Amino acid sequence: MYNKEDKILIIGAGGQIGIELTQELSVHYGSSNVIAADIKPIPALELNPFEKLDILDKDALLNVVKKHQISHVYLLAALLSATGEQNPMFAWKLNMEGLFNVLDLAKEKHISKVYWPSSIAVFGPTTPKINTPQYTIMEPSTVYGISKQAGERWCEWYFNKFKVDVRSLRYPGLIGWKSAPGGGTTDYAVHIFHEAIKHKKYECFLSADTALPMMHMEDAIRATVEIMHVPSDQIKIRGSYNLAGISFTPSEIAEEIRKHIPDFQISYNPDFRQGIADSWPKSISEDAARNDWGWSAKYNLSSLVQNMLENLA
Ligand code: NAD
Ligand code: AKB
Repeated sequence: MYNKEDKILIIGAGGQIGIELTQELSVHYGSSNVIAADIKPIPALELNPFEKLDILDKDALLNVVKKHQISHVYLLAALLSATGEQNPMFAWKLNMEGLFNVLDLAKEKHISKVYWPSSIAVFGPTTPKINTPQYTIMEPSTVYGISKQAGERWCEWYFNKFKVDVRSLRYPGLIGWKSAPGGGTTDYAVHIFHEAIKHKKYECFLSADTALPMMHMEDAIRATVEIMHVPSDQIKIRGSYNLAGISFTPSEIAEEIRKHIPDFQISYNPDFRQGIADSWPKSISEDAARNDWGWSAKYNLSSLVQNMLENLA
């Protein structure tokens, strides 16, 4: 499954997903074959070769790919939903031009495989909110969601036109204990654990009953590694696959935390992120991922909360 001749480049390796994905791929390919690239240094990844790289610099990207004879690129550099709304034009530039730079490298045969994550942000206020299907109305209302929706169509186009082997997952909000989230609407579901352990209280920026799909980082990393290793003809969707994860509200996760920290208190002070959350699905159907490449998650809410508290404590 893991070809030791493959050389991996992770762009945005210093972020919430990048740190864990770099560590996981290093176990399988060896640290020296997994190159961590980011616009800023990554102290957490001292075993991997590091390249300081701005994904918007196409020539610098090509130099890194040639220097390390890269075969697979995981493109994680992006602005997320909350920071994207605060800097919309730059979010569009970074999220789209970064993707074009990588897809063009694959089109020109410098690399053979691309991973690029999409998000539940591709859905919008007119999408059915419960058990959202793979194919449905998609009218995203954030710049981030618009960039992910456009990105999905471009991935599909590069596959159809040029046979670019690009694979993608629509991640729900991701929750892990090894790295910090980078400016999304679902970030509360990581912050809440740190505050519960440190201060036994948390002020949530979403309302008590805002249900959103979330996923343990371990499941998300496994899904990423799995989709990158299934035979190409099993990948029927070259836009992006829905992943369901676990759906819960802030009050439900607080209740679960209280089973471990009985005097934990949560209060609610919704800000602009409430509007973003209200536009997203409450739960997702992942039938296509299950049927096409056998996806199945391991964590439920209770095991996620237990795992987060044990590791952070
Ligand atoms: P993050 O913000 O934590 O990390 C992004 C990384 O990219 C940072 O280390 C940043 O320094 C780097 N970066 C920014 N601009 C760069 C540039 N010009 N060149 C090179 N590197 C640059 O993001 P994340 O949460 O790890 O998300 C990674 C990807 O997964 C994004 O595409 C995001 O949309 C997607 N995603 C994340 C989640 C989630 O819950 N974390 C959910 C759905 C989709
Ligand atoms: C965000 O909240 O922006 C991300 C995502 C779900 O894409 N975590």
